[in-house]
Amino acid sequence: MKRIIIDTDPGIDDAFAILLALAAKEKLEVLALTTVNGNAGVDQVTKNACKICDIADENELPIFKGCSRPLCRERENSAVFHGDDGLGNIGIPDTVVKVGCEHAVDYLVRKAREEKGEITLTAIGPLTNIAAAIKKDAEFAGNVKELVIMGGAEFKGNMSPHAEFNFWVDPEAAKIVFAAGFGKITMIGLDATAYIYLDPVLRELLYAINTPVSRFMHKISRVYMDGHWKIEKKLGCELCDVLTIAYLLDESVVEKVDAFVDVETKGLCEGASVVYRKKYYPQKEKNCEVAVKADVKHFYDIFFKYLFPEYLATAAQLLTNYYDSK
Ligand SMILES: [Ca+2]
Repeated sequence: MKRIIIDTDPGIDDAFAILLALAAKEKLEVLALTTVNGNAGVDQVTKNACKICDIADENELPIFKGCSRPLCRERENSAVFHGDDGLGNIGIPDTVVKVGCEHAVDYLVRKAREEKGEITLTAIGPLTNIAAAIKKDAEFAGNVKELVIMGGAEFKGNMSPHAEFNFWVDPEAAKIVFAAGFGKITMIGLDATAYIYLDPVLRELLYAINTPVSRFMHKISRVYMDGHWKIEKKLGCELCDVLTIAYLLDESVVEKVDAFVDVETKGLCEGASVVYRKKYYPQKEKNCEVAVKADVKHFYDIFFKYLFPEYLATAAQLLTNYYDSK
């Protein structure tokens, strides 16, 4: 059983990720959600976190609001993919789910200290809260068992040719995190998440499954798909953040390499992760494992196994037909 905290900026793919984590009770114990400015402002993403917990019927899960802006810059939010409200503009009313009084950074520092060596931290938004926790407590990185990050890209960004959104929003924070001395960091960046596409056929299956969670996923992903269509003329949408949770459930869903990772904070390439593979740069000290590939069929086996187990075989068959016909 892994004890995890999800640091998040929900976010449509964040919502999918959180719902998967909450459904995988036999393997993951979600201790709390901590929120951070990213796909929308922190007040909005915190409301969204509450709505997601409400949909999952998890009204007791602690939620803590975190940083409202990057460490030392202002950044716009990503309305084109996630909608103005960060959750697909489908007009879900606010819920009665309560937010904790403690600041997310204080919670992270306290919990990591209280449960030294026990907690897996999953960061699926900009790394502002994590960097702030490192600055607040010199022992923070040492207290965390493992950090799994959705962010970065070895080869191709999505906010510039080189920079991925989460690192681009707060490059200084990302740089601090990689230099902090965590015992184990896994960077799950765009190189791997590009494989994890929600194709229209599986999105329709979510509609057909017809549970509150599956219909919610179907509904919120509309705006996200429209964003992909507008920019790339591709049908479907990427489920970047969800791969981090699938990885926690079964590490073999990705292929990884050992690397030293640093983050550029200035100039043309600001927000870019610079990945020195150990294989090519043996003199660099490893600070990270970087996911370079993901197995999409394996991913959906994990996704359906925990969320909608009775549709596992149907999903696998649809996916096989879909890929064979392409
Ligand atoms: Ca996110």
